[in-house]
Amino acid sequence: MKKIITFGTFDVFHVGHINILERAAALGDYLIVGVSSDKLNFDKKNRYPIYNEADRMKIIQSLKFVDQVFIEESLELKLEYIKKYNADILVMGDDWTGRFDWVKSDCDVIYLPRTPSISTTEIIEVVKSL
Ligand code: C2G
Repeated sequence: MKKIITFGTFDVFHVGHINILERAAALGDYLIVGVSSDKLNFDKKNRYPIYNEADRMKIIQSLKFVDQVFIEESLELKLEYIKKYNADILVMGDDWTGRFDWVKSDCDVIYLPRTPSISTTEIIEVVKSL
């Protein structure tokens, strides 16, 4: 069985998130998703996500092509998570191209093209401007 792992915040869930998870799932038989913790998001972006980690996990877990979900506490723990969940392929959007090549010793890494013209940041900006 080929296991795929991917990571993300998935805040203000949108079609770009669905597209990458659907394409990631299609690369194997079992999809595991690491949902970035609220704290990890704060450390990276200096703000908390709109949806908290429990709600973001619940949304991702409810998708039919997602098999398993856990909280990602740190970007540096990628390799530990890959080993823990026995993942064969790490999938990320191409905004992360090259950033996780350091796990290639243990796992294949595939960067998939992002869905154009949609992002959580843009949605927040649009809503703010209304
Ligand atoms: N994504 C996409 N198309 C978009 C928006 C996002 O394909 N229009 C993808 C991203 O490339 C990423 C995933 O959806 O692979 C989740 O995106 P984010 O929630 O923005 O995740 P990010 O904050 O980049 O966190 O350990 C990894 C990080 O925690 C990823």
